[in-house]
Amino acid sequence: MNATRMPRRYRTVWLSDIHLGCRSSQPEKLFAFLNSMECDTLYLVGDIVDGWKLGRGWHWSALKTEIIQDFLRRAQEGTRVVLVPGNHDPMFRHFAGLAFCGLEIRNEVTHETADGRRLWVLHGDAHDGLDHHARWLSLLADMTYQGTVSLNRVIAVARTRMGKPHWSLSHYVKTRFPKSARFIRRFEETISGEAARRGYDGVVCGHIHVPAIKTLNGVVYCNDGDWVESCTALVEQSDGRLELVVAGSAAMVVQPRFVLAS
Ligand SMILES: [Mn+2]
Repeated sequence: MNATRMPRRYRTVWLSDIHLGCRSSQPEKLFAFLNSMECDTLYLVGDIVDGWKLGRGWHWSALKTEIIQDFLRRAQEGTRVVLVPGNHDPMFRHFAGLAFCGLEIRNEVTHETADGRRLWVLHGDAHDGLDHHARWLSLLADMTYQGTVSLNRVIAVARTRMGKPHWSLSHYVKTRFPKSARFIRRFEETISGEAARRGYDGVVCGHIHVPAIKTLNGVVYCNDGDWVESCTALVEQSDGRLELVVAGSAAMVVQPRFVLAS
């Protein structure tokens, strides 16, 4: 990366589902993205640290520490950093309403865009239609997901060696299996419907690891994706335009995609 390149400046950046502590999180791509940008407000929309992995399967590295330090440094240097806990880091929910090291902790928060739209910002697990009391069920789903992601890596390496183009097993499973496609559709419908009912102009969430910007139920539905597979962030430009950026290439170039006219 060209060290002299000026960082991009965004009004707002939303990141979620980083799953630090999990082997399958992608800190290199996130670190490169963080180094490439500055923003006035940074929302960390849940599942930043994966508390479910605290026992077996915990995986940490110096780079993951640096990512946490990046968030804290931004907060110290004047960026508004808001942590919205998710279902994998619910321990932070006990501290909602408080601030730590300059990080505000909120279970949900309203964001107003530069062009005056009110967005409901939350992780989204409360609206996924799953019974969260059945923790074993969520754990089973999590294990299945992790298994798919790991298998996905193996397939990707094999295909690259064979000179075949990239193909994602987890994307295939998510979009082609009727049950998971239905789950995604229902989640998007439910949460955007709830945002409309509450009088918001839109909603920003994470949780399902499927990045999107679209109009649903008369509001804008934004999902900032994740840093396990899609490696995407949602950004707001200075005029209020919302875009998804994808950190992907070896050169770590962040490209605007799925641009939505406001
Ligand atoms: Mn989640």
